[in-house]
Parts: sequence; C-alpha cells; structure tokens
Amino acid sequence: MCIWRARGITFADGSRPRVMGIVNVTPDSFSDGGRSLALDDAIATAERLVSEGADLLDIGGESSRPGAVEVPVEEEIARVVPVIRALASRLALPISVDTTKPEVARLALEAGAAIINDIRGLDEPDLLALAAESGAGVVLMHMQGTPQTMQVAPHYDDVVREVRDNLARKVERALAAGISLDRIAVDPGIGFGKSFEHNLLLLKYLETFATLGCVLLVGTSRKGFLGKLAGRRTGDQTIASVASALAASAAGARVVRVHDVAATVEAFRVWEGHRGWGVSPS
Ligand code: 7PM
Repeated sequence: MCIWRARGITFADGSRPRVMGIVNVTPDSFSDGGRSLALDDAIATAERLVSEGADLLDIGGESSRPGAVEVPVEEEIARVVPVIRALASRLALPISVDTTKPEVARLALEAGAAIINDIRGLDEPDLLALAAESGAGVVLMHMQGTPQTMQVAPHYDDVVREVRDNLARKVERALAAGISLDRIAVDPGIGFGKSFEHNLLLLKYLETFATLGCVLLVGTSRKGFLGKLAGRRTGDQTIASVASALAASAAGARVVRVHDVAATVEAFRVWEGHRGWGVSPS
C-alpha cells in the first residue's frame, strides 16, 4: 500500500489518481518581459487550475526544457516565492516547488510549499538535508545528464532497469537521510535524457516503477513524444496528453503532472465511473 503524505493531503493506493497542475513562472513568454506580469499571470493560472479540479499545484520558475538556460538563484526566488506565498494563503491544497536549488526550496517551504519536486532527485546533499528536516513531501525524478545536454545523445543498455535501479538508489538515499517512504513519490522523468524509444519503453513497463514502495508520479503532458505518437507535431496537444494521463494511471501512476487540468479531470471522472471508485457493492 503506497501513501504519499504532504501537509494536509494523503495519496492512497486504490484511490482515484491525483492531478498535479503545472504553473510556470517564466517571464520569457511575455512580450514586455515583465516579472510582475508573470507573477499575476501565474497566480491567475493557478486559481484557474484549482477551479478546474487540480489536487495540487507544481510551481516552477526555471524551465527544464531541453537546452534551456539556467536561471540565477535570485531570479528564481523572485519568480516563485511571491507566487507560492500568495497561493498558500488562499488555497487549501498542497503546493509543490519545482526546483533543484536548496535556497529556492528553503524559501518556498517558508512561504507555504508542502512538496519539493526536484528533477535531480535530491542528488544535492544540502537539498536532501533540507527536505529531510522540513518534513516536506518529495518527488524523486530520474534524469540522465542535465537539461542543457540531456537530449543530445541519451544512451542506455536497458533503460527500464537502469531507471528503476537509479530510482531505487535515490529512495535508499532519501530513507537514510530520514525521509520516510510515505513522503516520497518516484518519477521516471519522461523526456529527461530519453529518446522517443526510451520514453515508450518506460511507459510500456511503467508498472516496474510502481513496485518501489512509494507513490508513482508521471509527467507526459505536452511532451514531444506525444506529438509524434499522435501524428501531430504542432498545435493542440490536449487529447494526446489526456490519453497519456489515463494510460499512465492504468499502469499504476497515482499522480499525473499536467497542463490541461480541466480536460484531465473530466476524463478521470469517466475513468472513475468505469473503475468503480466511489461505489461499492450492495
Ligand atoms: C521536456 C522535459 C519538456 C521536461 C518539458 C519538460 C517534469 C517535471 C518537468 C516531469 C517532474 C514540462 C517539462 N517535467 N517534474 N518538470 N516530472 N517531477 O513539461 O515529468 O514542464 S519540466
């Protein structure tokens, strides 16, 4: 039985899949490059995702897309901390901070975040120690290489075994640091140092990662491999992303990280009808 606890919410095996809504606080998408516009936009997006039925929110100030440039720590703090502070006082649901930097994570937790989502899987000792002492929930993700270089030439002899072994080691490290299993979610890191074929193998054998003793979280939303699968390289990726979230849930994912919360929640409602959550015999 896998449970994921983070201040105020419990994810239990057998319950419906949980929806993590993605909130990016990156001013580069704004024509005037303004930070306060980015903050207002992020807060508005977060509130919309909550009204659409998100169970938790993932707030990130550094793009981890392949080839993305690193954001200085002060800039990342200036992006995410005010957004988390504003949301934590307004919302009851847990907020996760998508960061690899201990300074950002510390201030985010002080501002009310409940979960650290580290695409490096707490490889950095200071971040591991902070996560342990804070009592926060954690996401331990697999990545080969760094966002700057990871898609250049990803290589594995056996991608499923190597990702599983790596995640098992990360879980052992977290346990040794004092983070109990019920605070850990593992994530195979779709798109992080993986070819199209690597991604498909990880998804085909997703059950493998549900046997590590903790909750399985998967993020496929709007990622490049979906466009290739769907036969649509550009344009709306919602249908592909929703189909992928359903398939990941069927294979054991308990949390899906998505942009399109409304569509995903609607699909899960139908899905839940079929799975019988919410009804019992007699
Ligand atoms: C390629 C890689 C394209 C990553 C886009 C992204 C994940 C994450 C991101 C994930 C966890 C995006 C990203 N993806 N954190 N952060 N799992 N735990 O779609 O799959 O926003 S960044």
